[in-house]
Amino acid sequence: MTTAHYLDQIAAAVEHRLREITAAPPGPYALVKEAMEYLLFAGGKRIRPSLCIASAEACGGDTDLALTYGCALEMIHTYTLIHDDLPAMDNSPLRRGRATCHVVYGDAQALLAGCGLLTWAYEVMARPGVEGRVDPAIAVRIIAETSHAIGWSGTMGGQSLDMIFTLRGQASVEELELMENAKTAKLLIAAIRNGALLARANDQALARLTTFGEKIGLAFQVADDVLDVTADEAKLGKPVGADVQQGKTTYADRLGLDGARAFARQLLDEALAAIASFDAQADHLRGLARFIVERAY
Ligand code: GRG
Repeated sequence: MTTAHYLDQIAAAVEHRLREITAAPPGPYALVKEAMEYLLFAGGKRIRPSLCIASAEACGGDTDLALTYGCALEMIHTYTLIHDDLPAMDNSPLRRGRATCHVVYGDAQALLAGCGLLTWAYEVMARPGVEGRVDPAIAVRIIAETSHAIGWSGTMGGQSLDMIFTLRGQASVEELELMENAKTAKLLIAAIRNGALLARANDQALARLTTFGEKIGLAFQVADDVLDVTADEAKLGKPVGADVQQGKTTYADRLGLDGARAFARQLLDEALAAIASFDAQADHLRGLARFIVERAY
């Protein structure tokens, strides 16, 4: 199966599982629930669930459980996108090819929709532990690690640095790496680790997958920076050149397009080397790593 086909299959499974998760009738909360589902069901590549599932697969684990935990990560990711687009952050009008959440529902409901998705994601991660479908100790570890990954020294902290560097108007390559690691890579690493934890991977496998995630997480952001310059709006689903327009420092302007692509390629090689000892069950994970980098070529 090609990686494109694998991604399509997972996207369909994520859509289906998310429909099940969000099936409860909204009662009096119809507006905010609609705002939460508006961006959640607007497509997206579903990279985080794919990494979670492929990582579980690489470690011989239950991919259906990984799908549920991948959906929780997609809810968290969608939350970050809604908040990232708000006027107080990037003030973006377009996301996943649609008008952004705050443009349609207003700033207040969009803010609440983001918080709603975040808190719901925690329920989704806890429930299998409560119901005995996952060892409660594993569910708690996943929740603790995910919280750490998206907290003040993770996604949220990275966004704070992004705001600071944008206001300042420049950032060094070292600052850029610190910020991108926190803002983007840590959630991707969490996706990979969560899949491995569900599969009860041993410490050595977890360490190798973590290195793989660090490399591929950074490569993801480097590729994103290149695409911000080279892709068209239809492909990107958001305005092209937004980073440059807002005066953000990116890998594309720090290293040049060819330099950024070469850096992404180097990170891909390092990522693949980290999991070289895994057998063919890790091939989907390898394919996803290549997809993440090669989409910027
Ligand atoms: C408290 C977790 C938390 C977040 C609030 C707003 C914010 C702080 C952080 C923003 C983080 C952010 C938007 C990082 C950018 C990551 C990124 C490259 C997003 C694009 O991901 P894709 O390409 O998008 O996977 P799709 O739409 O395909 O899912």
